[in-house]
Amino acid sequence: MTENRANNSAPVTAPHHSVEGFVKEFLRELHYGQGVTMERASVNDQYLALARTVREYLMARWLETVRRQRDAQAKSVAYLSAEYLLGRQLDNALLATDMAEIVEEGLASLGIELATLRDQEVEPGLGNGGLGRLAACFVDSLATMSVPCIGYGIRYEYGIFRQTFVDGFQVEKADSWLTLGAPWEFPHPESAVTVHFGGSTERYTDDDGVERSRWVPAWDVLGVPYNYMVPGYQNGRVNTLRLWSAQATEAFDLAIFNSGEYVDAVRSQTFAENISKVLYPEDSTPQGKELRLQQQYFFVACSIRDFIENVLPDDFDLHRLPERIIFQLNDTHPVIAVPELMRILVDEKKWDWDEAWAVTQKCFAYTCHTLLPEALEVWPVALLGKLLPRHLEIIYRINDDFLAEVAQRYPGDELRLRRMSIIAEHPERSVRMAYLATIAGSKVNGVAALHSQLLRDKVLPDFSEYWPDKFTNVTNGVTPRRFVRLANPALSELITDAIGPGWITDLARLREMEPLADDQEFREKFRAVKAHNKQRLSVLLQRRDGITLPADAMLDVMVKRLHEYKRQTLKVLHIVSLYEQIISGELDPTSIPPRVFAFGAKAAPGYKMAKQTIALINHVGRTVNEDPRVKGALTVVFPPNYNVTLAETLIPAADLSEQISLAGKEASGTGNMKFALNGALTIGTDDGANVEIRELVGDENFFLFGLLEPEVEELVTAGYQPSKFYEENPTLRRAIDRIASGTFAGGDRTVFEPIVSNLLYEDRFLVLADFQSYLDAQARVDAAYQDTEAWTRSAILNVARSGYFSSDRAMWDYIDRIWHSQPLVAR
Ligand code: NTF
Repeated sequence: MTENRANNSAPVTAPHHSVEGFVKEFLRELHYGQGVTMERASVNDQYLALARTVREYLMARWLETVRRQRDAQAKSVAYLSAEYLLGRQLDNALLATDMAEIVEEGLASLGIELATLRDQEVEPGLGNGGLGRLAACFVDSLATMSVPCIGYGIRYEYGIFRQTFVDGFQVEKADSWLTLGAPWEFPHPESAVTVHFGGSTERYTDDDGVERSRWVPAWDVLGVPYNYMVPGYQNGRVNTLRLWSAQATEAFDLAIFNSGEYVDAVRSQTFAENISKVLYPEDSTPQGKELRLQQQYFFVACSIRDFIENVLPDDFDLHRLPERIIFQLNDTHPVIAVPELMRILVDEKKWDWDEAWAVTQKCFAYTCHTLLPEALEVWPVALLGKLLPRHLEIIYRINDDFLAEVAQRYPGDELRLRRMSIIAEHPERSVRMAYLATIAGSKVNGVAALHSQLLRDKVLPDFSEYWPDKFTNVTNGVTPRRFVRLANPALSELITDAIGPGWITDLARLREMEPLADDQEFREKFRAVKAHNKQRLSVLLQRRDGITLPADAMLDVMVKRLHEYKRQTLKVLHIVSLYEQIISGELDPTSIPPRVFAFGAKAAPGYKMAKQTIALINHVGRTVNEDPRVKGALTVVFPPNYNVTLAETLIPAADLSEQISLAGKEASGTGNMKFALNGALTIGTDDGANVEIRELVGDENFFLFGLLEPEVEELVTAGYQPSKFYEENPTLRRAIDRIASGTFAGGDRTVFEPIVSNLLYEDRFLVLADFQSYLDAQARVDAAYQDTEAWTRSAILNVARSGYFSSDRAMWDYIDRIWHSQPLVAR
């Protein structure tokens, strides 16, 4: 039967790579796919037909990739991530297939503008920020490098909320990204996987007379896989991203239905589907909600099952699993996969515990993405035991075995055992997921050099002492395809003209541009690119938000999630201080280069201080923008709903990149890399990957300020008193007083009072301590910007020296240091 099928299957080929070939396919999709004629087709019809046409050009490569991966029996990377912040798909697919020109011409011949259809796409916002975008960059790189990889995640029906402003305050709207059709996904309901929850465990004696535990779950849901193409850059390879959607299982519904509980039967369906309904909008601050744990277990249970049953051959000996897979845990969100694999091996396959543990330990590696203690996930034992009772037992056993080992190495060291236990006793008995991941993982990595160091020394010191070789660093990276080649076509053309197109897949080659920093003509062209990108941004903001950007101003950009540790408040204090100095006559507005301060930031809906800060930025912006005394000198813009799509136009236009987190708090940052690669200079602290950016681009091309991480430690230990900085620094005092006075809230002093008192009496992230240093650095920025040639030179050097921050390099580092997998195509 199988043989017959194989014999009969005709090779799948791509449509003809020509304008005529494309137009024919496009019209076919419009007619037979959408069921409309050209005359009646809406823009959405046209977009959907276009997307389906473009994906046809990828299909043969996709099928071939899957076939080769099976035949080669190569080791695959399974990237387990609760978030993928993909951004729009159309342009990326056009680039991968090298179809952009053909499509543009073909559509034009039908009287359609490609740009219009591009704008029709709603980006899948299945992530919060850096962590989700990193996952998207990584799968792009692996496909481009021809490394076998499956990305596993959740197909949230609603991604990150759409942000709107009402009177300057953030109001969240549901992100219904699927409503106009989802042309990039391939659902496979026939391959659905059942996932169990709840119930209890029982002891029993198996056929061989061995006493065993098993799980008697109480309810279940179906995981339906949706496949997405992850095309490599013009290399004939298309990897798979498999996102799981939750559905009610028939059996479950029917049982309740039969018992006459009609309402409950429907309720259970809704309940099941809730699991993949919505992305939790917390970035770096997990909430510990039961539904979140359901999501986590749901997607990893589906993924492991899928890999074992559908990716591996039928007769595969699971003892050899580590030869075929490495599950990379993207932070702690997927860590419940560890007890799940143990459960499969021990309970289902009836292996010995030690045998199962030996294999499991080789199959996982863990990436930590934070340093904030509140961001390290813990699950109350009560909750975990209720939802996954067998997994809790397994975690206990892992912990017991581990602590016994530790006790052997450190006899009598009770305190150490308590510190290293997976189970925390206070304030509530709970499971420390980062510890579980560290114990189970073959490797643990941080995401920038400084972060990995602090992870070893501060977050997991006992573990790094215990297993010094387990810990490693892989500095993050970003994909040059999306964030340079697509986002910045003008710069890309300039680079390619100078050094050829090889940089797109070998970003270190940007170095070859270095001498051109001294070439006057090149600098002029580089400035023309920047000016062009600013113009492009200006058009977009006008159309998108009715925002008018002044021409010829320095564009100073701070875009990232709103979080106190990132210190958007410091940026606001800078603006308020300049405003204050100008209106008091102290500062001549014509003595500084005109600046546009651009913000983009979403706040978690429940994060009060962050939402206040958004309102403050908007209110300061309104006051400043309306005041004739500063007109032309200072402009504040804050387009709502910052997302990948906006980033792609905003970042290439920037002159100055704000990376001003308190030292020791930002694990890496990846926006910082995107800005440097697009020729913005950074003003930043010695934090995260800023450290490496500065080392590479050179001190003289980076504006460093602020306390260093050890100085932060020292100040905090000595007893930090923010009010002292307020009292001793008149510039700071006036800026804070200005906010306290109600100037930005129509005279109402209460509106921003929480921010003011937080700064004066708490200031967890040392905004006031770094204020003067920041202002001094900003003065250096102003001075440097006046020397146009020198500034351009620095900007070019930033581009030329940032090739290291390609996610391709990051992937090679993972391969070398963690995965040891060989790509199907040689390096
Ligand atoms: C984020 N972590 C960090 O805050 C960023 O510094 C880093 O660039 C990205 O991860 C990617 O590594 C998180 O969002 C989380 F959830 F881990 F806190």
